Amino acid sequence: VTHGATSGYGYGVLGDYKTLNTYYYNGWYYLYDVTKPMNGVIETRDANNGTTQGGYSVDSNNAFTSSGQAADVDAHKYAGIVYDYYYNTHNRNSFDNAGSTIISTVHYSTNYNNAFWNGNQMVYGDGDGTTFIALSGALDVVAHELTHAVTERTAGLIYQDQSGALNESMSDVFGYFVEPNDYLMGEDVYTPGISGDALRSISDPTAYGQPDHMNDYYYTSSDNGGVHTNSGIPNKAAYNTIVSIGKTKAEKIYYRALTVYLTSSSDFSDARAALLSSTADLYGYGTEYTAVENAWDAVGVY
Ligand code: ASN
Ligand code: ZN
Ligand code: CA
Repeated sequence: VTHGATSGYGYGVLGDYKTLNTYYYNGWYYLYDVTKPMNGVIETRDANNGTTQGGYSVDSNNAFTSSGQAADVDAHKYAGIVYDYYYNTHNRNSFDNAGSTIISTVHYSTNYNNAFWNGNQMVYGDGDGTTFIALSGALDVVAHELTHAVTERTAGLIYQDQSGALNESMSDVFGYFVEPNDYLMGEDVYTPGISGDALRSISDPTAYGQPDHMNDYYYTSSDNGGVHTNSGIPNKAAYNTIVSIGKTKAEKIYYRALTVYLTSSSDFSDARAALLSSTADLYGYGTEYTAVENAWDAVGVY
């Protein structure tokens, strides 16, 4: 045949070797993964330092090994890992639970120190090399961004004030659930010249300037009411829950709250109630329920 699914390889942002689900078509190999049980595919594109979606990321011999391809490699591989997490752990098929195509664009703009879900796809900057290296190089960042898509299609948490901070927190918490090797966010791509630091911590939000209690809620008109700051409060409650009952139960409770109970205008108090309802559904009114109560008591949310 002249086209079809292939297996390629490449090096990620941190220089690590990894295999890739690719597709051969008309003399080129594409970062185009048709192996998932989706209606669509997982595809990765290259903005080539522009600000459009860009064309497909391709290679002539299925070895995505050049330095300029590292961001492409990780965006593609990690989108697949996050897809697999939601499918295998929560029986969710893609961000919309309808198996829709997951698109990532890398090399967005120049020296761009951010990544985002734009309502249709994920977009990643290369970083400026000092504050960040290419942001797709962090699995927790990829999970954070794709979780924004899940939230948009489920709870729909409005990106302002407490509902916005909950939206941010869900992305950080699922970043942990997908990559549970530490409680830090973005450590793999943040400040390459400084070891051990990160963008945020869910175990100790105050280490990175975030509150971990309602007494320190930060009132501001910037950042949509401090959504990336006040997320520290629900993040700490999630951490408290995880250490008390374990990841396996906590992630089930969080997914159920996000997809069944939370609504677009939910505030922190509503989140506590949503998580308690989910806990009762899944585990009854025993130790797990008490753990969630204690987790939110500790951050001053009732
Ligand atoms: N990286 C940021 C985030 O996903 C971009 C934003 O502020 N929306 O939260
Ligand atoms: Zn976010
Ligand atoms: Ca991490």
